[in-house]
Amino acid sequence: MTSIIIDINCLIVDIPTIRPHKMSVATMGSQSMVIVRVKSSDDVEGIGEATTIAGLNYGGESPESIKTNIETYFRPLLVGQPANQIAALRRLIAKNIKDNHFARSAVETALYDARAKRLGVSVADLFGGRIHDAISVAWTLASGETAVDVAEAQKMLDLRRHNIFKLKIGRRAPEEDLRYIESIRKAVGDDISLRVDLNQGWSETQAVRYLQPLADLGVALVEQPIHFKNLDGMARLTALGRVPIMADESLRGPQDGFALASKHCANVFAIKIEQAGGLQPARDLMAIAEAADISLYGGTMLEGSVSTVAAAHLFSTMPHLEWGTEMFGPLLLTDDILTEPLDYSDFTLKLPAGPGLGVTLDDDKLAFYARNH
Ligand code: MUC
Ligand code: MG
Repeated sequence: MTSIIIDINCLIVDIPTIRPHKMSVATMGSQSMVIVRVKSSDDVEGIGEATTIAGLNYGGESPESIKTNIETYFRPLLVGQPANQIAALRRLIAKNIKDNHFARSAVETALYDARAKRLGVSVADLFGGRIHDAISVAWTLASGETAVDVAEAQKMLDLRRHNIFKLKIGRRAPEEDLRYIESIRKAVGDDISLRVDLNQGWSETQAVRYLQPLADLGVALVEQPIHFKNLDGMARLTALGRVPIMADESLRGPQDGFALASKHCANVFAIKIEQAGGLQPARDLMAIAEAADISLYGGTMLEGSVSTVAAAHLFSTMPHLEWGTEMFGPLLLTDDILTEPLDYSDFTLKLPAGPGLGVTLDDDKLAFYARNH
């Protein structure tokens, strides 16, 4: 029997972070998740999620715009359509709705979740099946206080939760950032991989000046040091060969991936399902990276559990995720909206068993944290 989409609902859920998360683009004290539920005639529900970073601080979509656009534009387009025809639905969306990659990702995730549940398989199975049962997960140090970050790194190592750290820099003067990185390096020792994310915080001149000092401190990877549109600059920084350069904000889908790969603008791609526009576009982006011998990293928009596990399903199907992932989003929040939280242990995130995404929403928690206006 053909299952038909009968409704699409969105809820904004606000959950405080465990501490202020300070980046060059914004300081976050809470995360707002747009939870999308796609209902179909066979009673199978698919769920998806979209998050942004501090409203509009990171990009052109906000939780409010995502909810409004899904309800106003995606919903009437998709209601009445066959729920299992995901490729056809993607084409319909692409024809009628431009941009809005985060909203697309949430809707597409819900479609895949429902499709997989109907088949009794996991979302990873729809992408060829998992190769890995667990994926490595880095933690981001971004309290803004060196002593707090040192203690936090130590705690993560002691708990065996994370042994790779990303440091958010570019908010302060570069010399101050160097002193900060040096303190973290001294505390964790030389064997721990430290990476930095500028979130476009430097000019190209600053990047040329400071890449070598970063390399001298053993920084393994420098993420999006300069403006996302300065692709020639990214190519020049990559060609310097001082530290591997990772593209993040510059990668807004497969076409961007092709442009970056053709111009050698990065050594590594941070793959984010939201930024790519969904699971399938993210998979397409990874194929471009693989073909160009660009290494892969699983990135996050500080997503909650639903989008985190969706991305984890996709990443679990990749033979080589050389730089691991940072799918720690749920751990940055004071509470979770799943009946059963995700399993983070042994420096990894374990892929859940069970059909679809393998997770269930806790309706009481949703009702408690849902925004009422
Ligand atoms: C980003 O720019 O990569 C990922 C980890 C984190 O702390 O911020 C995000 C966004
Ligand atoms: Mg980044």
